[in-house]
This record gives sequence, structure tokens and C-alpha cells, in this order.
Amino acid sequence: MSESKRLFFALELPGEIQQQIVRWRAAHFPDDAGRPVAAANLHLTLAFLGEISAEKQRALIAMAGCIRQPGFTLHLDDAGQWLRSRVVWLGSRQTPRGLLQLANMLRAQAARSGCYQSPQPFHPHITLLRDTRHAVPIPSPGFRWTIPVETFALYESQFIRGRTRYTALSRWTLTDDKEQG
Ligand code: 2AM
Repeated sequence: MSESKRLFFALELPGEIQQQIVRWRAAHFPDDAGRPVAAANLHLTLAFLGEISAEKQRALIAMAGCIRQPGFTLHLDDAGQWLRSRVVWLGSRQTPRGLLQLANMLRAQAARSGCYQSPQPFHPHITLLRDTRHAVPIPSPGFRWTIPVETFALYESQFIRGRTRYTALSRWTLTDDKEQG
């Protein structure tokens, strides 16, 4: 790792769930509702870090490897639109305690490393559509995806030839076993 990178910690979604979400989105939102996030890019951000030097990347990776907590289950059973940030999102009516614990730990570690801290309060969500220009009707949550969360990852965000690409650089297993991680 020689150069600085735009990074964030996030939960990955299983490929099958990404495809189901994309099908649900296509069935419920008109084509002009906004700019759809590509299936492979659907994720839930735990901590946005911004542009990070190689030295800080090493520190963040070492600290993330020390996290010991068990996995948890995420139910995606809520959706909404934020007009100011112009996104339509999916989320949970009740955020799992494990998700908050993990995000708080990663944010505290990032703060200790002197990384960017978002001024926004943490609202866990999966962005489905960007650049929504108007209020769009949000379908009532007749959907529910249940995701066993067993890992989290450090992602690099790149903008290449007009497309956003997220690449997982490191992955950690959620376990409270002191011998693993
Ligand atoms: P968003 O989906 O709500 O836009 C990669 O860009 C990830 O980091 C996305 O999940 C994005 O959230 C989030 N992100 C980007 N800039 C951010 C910021 N300034 N504060 C918090 N999260 C941010």
C-alpha cells in the first residue's frame, strides 16, 4: 500500500440478496426515479474514512483485526427517501445491537487514528438510488430480507471511466473467540 486511498468500512451483502434487491427496485421504482446503484455496489457503510494515507491504512487494518464480537442478524424491512441527500435507501426498523457496536468501535478507532469523522449522525442504510430529483412513492415494506452477518470489510472506492467501483481490500470474521479474528 503505497498511496492514499478513499476508504470505508462496510457490511457486504450476499450476491443473491443484491440480485433480489435489484429486482425489487426495478419492480417498484420508475426508471427516471434516480440513478440506481449497481448490484455489486450495494453495501451498508459502517464508517466512512475518506482519503487515507498508507500509514493510516496500516494502523486501521491492525486495529480492525483486534475487534472481537459475535456475528448478528440484519433484517432489511424498511425503506425511505432522504430528500436532502437525494437518495432512496433500504434499512432496518430495528438496528441490531451488534451492528451499532461494530460501527461504534470502527468509528472510535478511526477517530483515534485521526481519520475524517462524518458530521452526520450514523443512520445505517443501503443506498439504492442516487440523485433522486423528486419525492418518489416508497412501497410499503412488504419485503424482508434476513442476512446473517458474519464478516465486515474495508473497501476502497474508485471512480474509473465514469463508474464507481468498490473493492474489498481486507475482510474480518466476526467472532468473540479470542484465538481467531
Ligand atoms: P451513501 O451511500 O449514503 O452515499 C462510499 O461512498 C460509502 O461511504 C457510501 O455508502 C456513502 O454513503 C458513504 N459516504 C460517502 N461520503 C460520506 C460522508 N461524507 N459521510 C458519511 N458517509 C459517506
